[in-house]
Amino acid sequence: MEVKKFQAGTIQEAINLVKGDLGSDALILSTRKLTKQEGPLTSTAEALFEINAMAGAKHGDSSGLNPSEFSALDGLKSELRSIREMIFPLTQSRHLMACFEANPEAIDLYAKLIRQGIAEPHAEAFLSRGGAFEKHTQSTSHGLQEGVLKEVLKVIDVTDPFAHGEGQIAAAFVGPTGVGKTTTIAKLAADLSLKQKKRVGLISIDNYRIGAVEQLKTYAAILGVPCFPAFSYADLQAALRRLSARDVVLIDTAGQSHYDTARMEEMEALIGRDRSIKTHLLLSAATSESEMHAAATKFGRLNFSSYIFTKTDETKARGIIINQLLKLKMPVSFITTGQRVPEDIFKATRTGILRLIFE
Ligand SMILES: Nc1nc2c(ncn2[C@@H]2O[C@H](COP(=O)(O)OP(=O)(O)O)[C@@H](O)[C@H]2O)c(=O)[nH]1
Ligand SMILES: [Mg+2]
Repeated sequence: MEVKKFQAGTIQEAINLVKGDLGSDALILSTRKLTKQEGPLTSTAEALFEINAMAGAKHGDSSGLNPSEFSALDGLKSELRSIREMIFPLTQSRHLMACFEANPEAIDLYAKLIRQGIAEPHAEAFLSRGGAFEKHTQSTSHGLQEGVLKEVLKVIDVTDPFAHGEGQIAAAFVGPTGVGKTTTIAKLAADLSLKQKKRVGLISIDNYRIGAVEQLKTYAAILGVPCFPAFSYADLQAALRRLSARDVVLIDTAGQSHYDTARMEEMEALIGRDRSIKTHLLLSAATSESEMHAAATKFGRLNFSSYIFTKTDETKARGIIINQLLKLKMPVSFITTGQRVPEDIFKATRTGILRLIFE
């Protein structure tokens, strides 16, 4: 697989050379701006841009590789293709191209943001606010990255639902089916009762799925904490009274489709009426951006007070979290990172979330 070098006076010209030689599915490996000293002596251009690229799937010649090299190459190619997919649309945006010509270092950073799942307009805005497009900035790529990440950090807000100690804290966990509500409650109950030595009680109003109450009861039995089912508002109030001596009450809710309006209304009637109950919305990071936002909007009627992002271990594009925070600003309370109870959870911190997305 041959890597070729292309040089031209502008990025656009260099990209045209790549396309002309390797076709429009070429994979761009790197882009940089050469200094006059680095460029060929014959060049009269003010600046010189260099692109390293290789042929894409159609033009590629992968002969002579053994099967394992072949599959490694395939992985590399698909990774590169995803980068290329966002670099080529760039060539459509004159504004961005001009910005990148002023500072080619920003291209890699842009690619990184996109690769981590940050939506294009946000990626552009973060770069811009981070100073990537300012003329005459001689910022190093490290300094630039720091500036841009600081901008991303500004979007993240966190909260600890169990922080203050005045009176009982009642927290209900809502979200689409299978997002991880019951598992997350088990993780939290373990941490609160075993590590923080708080008196914890559980309530399950997941009365739709056979065995749903049993799942929570099993965790409750292991932890030695009380657990009551509730099927109506009266039940819920009765359960809360029975747990009135507990520091924290965690309420599991029916795994339901947010497209089921009748059930959403039921849920609202159950937990929305009680102002002492704070609601927390669980969203899977391993879902599409539109699904995530649809769920957040539908569950919005329950006036949730924080996000919990689950299944962050199932995707690399965790920047979807940032996209969601930009759509509907709300603090994040917890992040879950796997199926293991109680280990796979961490309390949200701004830098923790940033690390999760970019490392
Ligand atoms: N990979 C991964 N799986 C998770 C995570 N949280 C929960 N799960 C799994 O998702 C599935 C559904 O979880 P459950 O708690 O029953 O979801 P619920 O319907 O919202 O209560 C189970 O197999 C869990 O083990 C997570 O952070 N990462
Ligand atoms: Mg459940």
